[in-house]
Amino acid sequence: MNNPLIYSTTPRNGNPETQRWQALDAAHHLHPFSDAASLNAKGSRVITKGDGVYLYDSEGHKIFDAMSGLWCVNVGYGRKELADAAYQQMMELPFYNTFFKTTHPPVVELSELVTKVAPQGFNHIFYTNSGSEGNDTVIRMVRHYWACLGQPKKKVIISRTNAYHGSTIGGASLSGMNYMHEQGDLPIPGIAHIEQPYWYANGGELSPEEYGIKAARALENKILELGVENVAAFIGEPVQGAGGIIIPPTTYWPEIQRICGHYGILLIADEVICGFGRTGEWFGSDYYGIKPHLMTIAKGLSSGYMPIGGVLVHDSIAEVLMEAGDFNHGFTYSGHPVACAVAAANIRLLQRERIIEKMKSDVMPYAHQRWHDAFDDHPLVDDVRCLGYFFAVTLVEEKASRKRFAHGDALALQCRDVCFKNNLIMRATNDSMISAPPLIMTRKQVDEFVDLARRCIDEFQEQLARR
Ligand code: PXG
Repeated sequence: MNNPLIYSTTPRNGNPETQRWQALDAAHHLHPFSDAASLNAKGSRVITKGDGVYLYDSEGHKIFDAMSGLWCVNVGYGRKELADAAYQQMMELPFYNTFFKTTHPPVVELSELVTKVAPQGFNHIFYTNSGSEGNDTVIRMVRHYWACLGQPKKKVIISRTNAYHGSTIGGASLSGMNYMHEQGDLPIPGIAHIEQPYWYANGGELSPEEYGIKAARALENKILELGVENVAAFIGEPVQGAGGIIIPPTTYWPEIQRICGHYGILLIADEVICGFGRTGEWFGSDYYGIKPHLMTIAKGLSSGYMPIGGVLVHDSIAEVLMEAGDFNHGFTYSGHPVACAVAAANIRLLQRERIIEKMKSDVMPYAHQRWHDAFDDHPLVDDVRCLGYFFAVTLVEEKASRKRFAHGDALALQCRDVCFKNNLIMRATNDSMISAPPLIMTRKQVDEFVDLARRCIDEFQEQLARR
């Protein structure tokens, strides 16, 4: 391969350490969401270093990380101020809990910082270690809230197909992925799902705007079917991430908001991916003008440098909970001092360098233009979409008729392998190729990302043509 965009042509497995790590990994490490047998037969790629938008593997390949780790490294790799914050906090107070009438400076400082950047009316936060725990907390909090108001029957939370809300029993139940529910008898009782607002797949002859209303009305129908006296809340990601970067039609969120208001059920925004700049605003709710009651956060809160998540609680809910005595819920590491110190340093960095504002006004419009220029006319893809730093295309058999491949998910995984081989990290979800690069890309790096993505999809198209 003599493409100047491909960083290295060194054959894999040239470094004896790689082989040792791969063998030990295969011997002892069970990977998330992975088929151990096929992974171990091939060996995992060993990532050893990160710098800006790039990763390096144990073979010395330089990789463009167009997934920001796992939708989280918003400020890019290698920011010294975040490492310093961790070091200093570890020396000062590496751990103390926030149970039993105690607190500590990092958790207090972070709480002020987060509630200041959050939408108006969000003045309280409950800490977790992850987005999954955040959504488990949401389930308990919502049910507790209604019980406090004398309506303990209001328990059902309505979510959507293809949603991703985590992998704990609660998170996986809220998630709308059948392949997760199939394992271990999920969802738990009290979770219902409606259609996701995916115009390209489900819109048929309707315009996106008409379809957006129709998809939102599925919520109303579900509330009526279940009985409003049983329904506690609706939860949704402002833009569905892991489900394939599903950008709802513009009419969708206003109608969801209206329905939640009309029936008096709580609206929960899962901001785990959308939060902290991914949409070009601090929160996806800001982008869409959604007024939620609870917001789940994680990932970009610390740019992934430390595990931390939480639930932001609107005043209207916090008032009820704070009057109601003990909320019997919490984790050893709720508000962990080191994680809080790093998250606080991350938010200060986003503020000081105006990373979100600069991205939105400068590089983002350029990146959107380049993405469309690269793919709008490409015969292998359709539904070319971007919003903030979400980028996606869907592999299609025939563009004109919106005809998708019968086994598009398998093809997308093969396409992902082509990207991986060419040192570009993109994700495959169903038949879409998706990407969520760090917010700190320069224009030059946008060129590099888009050119590389285009070349990889071209290469995959050539592979398909040869079959
Ligand atoms: N909500 C949303 C919207 C998420 O994207 C979670 C909750 C759960 O967060 P934790 O921190 O518990 O993982 C997520 C996580 C993928 C992928 O393949 C996406 C996530 C996690 C793992 C893989 O795109 N999102």
